[in-house]
Parts: sequence; structure tokens; C-alpha cells
Amino acid sequence: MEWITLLVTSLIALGAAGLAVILVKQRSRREAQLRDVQSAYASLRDTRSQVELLSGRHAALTTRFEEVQGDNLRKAEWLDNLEKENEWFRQELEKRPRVTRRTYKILTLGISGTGKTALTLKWANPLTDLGALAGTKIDRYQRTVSLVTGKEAMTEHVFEIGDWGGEYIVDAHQELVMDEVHGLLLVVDLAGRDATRVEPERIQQQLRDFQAEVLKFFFGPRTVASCKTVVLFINKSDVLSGTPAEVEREARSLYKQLIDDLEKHDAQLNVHVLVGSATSGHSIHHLFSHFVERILPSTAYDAQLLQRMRADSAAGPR
Ligand SMILES: Nc1nc2c(ncn2[C@@H]2O[C@H](COP(=O)(O)OP(=O)(O)OP(=O)(O)O)[C@@H](O)[C@H]2O)c(=O)[nH]1
Ligand SMILES: [Mg+2]
Repeated sequence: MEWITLLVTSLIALGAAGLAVILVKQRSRREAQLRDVQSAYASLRDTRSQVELLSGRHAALTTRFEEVQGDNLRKAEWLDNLEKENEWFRQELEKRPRVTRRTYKILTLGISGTGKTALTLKWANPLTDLGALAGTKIDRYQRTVSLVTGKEAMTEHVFEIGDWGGEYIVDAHQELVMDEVHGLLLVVDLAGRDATRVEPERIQQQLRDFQAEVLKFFFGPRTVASCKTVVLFINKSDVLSGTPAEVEREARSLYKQLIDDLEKHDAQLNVHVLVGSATSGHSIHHLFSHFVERILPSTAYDAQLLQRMRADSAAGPR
């Protein structure tokens, strides 16, 4: 009996030990499973925050894309309008008459310092403040004289004044020989730079410089063919005193020899004498009117020019 009890006890102990082993194994498996679940949960959390980050970026990109698309649409619309505007301008331009330019050339001649540049500037713009003038080599000034509308084309008539410095009179002569010149402005003066009274020596020098033989040299066949007028402008009338008529008389008498020599060419070249002053403006408008009358064809007058010419002749001598 005793061995039976021993056997049963042993069997129970064995069973309990086996059960304990099984329980330990099960526990460690559950712990491993729990770790797996925890790590899977952590990686799920990571993935979720990445998804949130990416969907945030996606939303920002979508907004930017929509902005760019909107911009593109506005630009396309703007380009479209620009093209329509261009087309409108092109059609308007086609409707307008073409503008052609007719240029009439006027050259200045005279020794240095007689006031050629001062006269040209005053003439181009009467409001010019002369200030300090430096000697010139060559300057060219253009002034639109009239704009005439024809059936198919518009013609702009322009005076181009070639202002040659006195030191470059040889080059001025060269241009006279080579080019078609429509008017000549010979400028002499009664006194030098900054003078306040007549300088007879200076006048004598100019009479020698433009004596009859020299004038022939200037008025060659080309000039005679194209030049419509030669204006002798006796400048710096402001250094003379007296009434306008007295000033005119005295200036003309001082340059009598030159006036007589020039008038010998009057049959081929229209010669016109003016006494005036670039500083005071005396006779400047006559200079302009005279060149317009002699050079511009009658078909080249526009309403504005006609009005100006009428006003100039009504104003009379200044
Ligand atoms: N008193 C007086 N001085 C004048 C008159 N016109 C010009 N001047 C002066 O004369 C000087 C010469 O004038 P410019 O116009 O430079 O003479 P220019 O003939 O062009 O001289 P170059 O270019 O060297 O040939 C300047 O000091 C002018 O202020 C005028 O009508 N009266
Ligand atoms: Mg000059």
C-alpha cells in the first residue's frame, strides 16, 4: 500500500513540475507576443505621424499648384489682351497716313564768335537761355516747320541747320560743294565776345575775310543751283545805340562793302540783309520768316505756320 501512495505522490509531483514548466513557457511566449504587439503599435504610430506630415505637405503643394495655375490663367488673359491691343494699334497705324520727311538744309558761315550758335539756338527755341557758349565744330539742329496731311501720306517739313564753327569754315565750304544746301546764313558781327561797343578792327577783318573773291569761292555752281537764299545777318545790334532805324542804318553802312558785293550775286541767289541781335532777339523772327518764305514750297504750309507767319508780318520790325 505504501508503494502505491509513493507512486501516486511521485506522479502528482511529476505532473506539478510538468505543469509548472508549461506555465513558464506560456508566460514567456505571451511576453514575447506582448513585445511584438508593442513594437507593431510603435511603428504604426510612426507611420501615422508620417502620413499626417505628408498629407500636410500635399495640402500645401495643392494650394501652391492652384495659385500657380491661377497666375498662369491671369498671365494668359493678360497676353491675350496685349495681343488684342497690339492688333488695335496696328490697325490704327495702318489707317493713319504715312509720314514722310522733307529736310531743308541751312548752313551757317562766319568767323569765330560772331554769334552763329547763339542765333541758331534762339531760332530753334526763342526761350533758350544762351548762358556761356563754347566754340563750335559742327552742330546740327532740326526744327519741324510744318506738318502737311495729304490724301495718303503726311509730310513733315524740317529745317536742318548746320552750325559750323568759324574755325571750320573750310569744312563748311566742303559741305556747300558736296551737298544740296537750301539756305545760307552768313553771320558777321559789330563787336567781339563780351564787347559793349563797336569794334571797327573786327569789322575790317570780316570785310577782308568775305571780300568779293572769297564770295565767288563760296557761291559755286552747286550752291547756285540749290540755294534759295543767302542771308547776311549783322549780329550784335545791341552794341549800337539810337532808334531802330538809326541802328539799322549804321550797321548797314559799316558793312556796305560786303552788302554791295553780295548783291552782285542777287540775280542767281536771293540775297537778304538783316541787322539784329541773338542776345536781345532783335530780327530773329524775321530770319525764320524769311527762310520759310524763300525755302518752303507753298504747298508745305500748315495752319499753324500760316498763323505764325501772319503774326510775324503783323508784328513788323522789333
Ligand atoms: N552783345 C552780344 N553778344 C552776342 C550776341 N550773340 C552772341 N553773342 C556773344 O558772342 C559770343 C560768341 O557767340 P557764339 O554763338 O558762340 O559764336 P559762334 O559764331 O557760334 O562761334 P564759333 O562757334 O566759335 O564759330 C558769346 O559770348 C555770345 O554770348 C549778340 O547779339 N549780342
Ligand atoms: Mg558756334
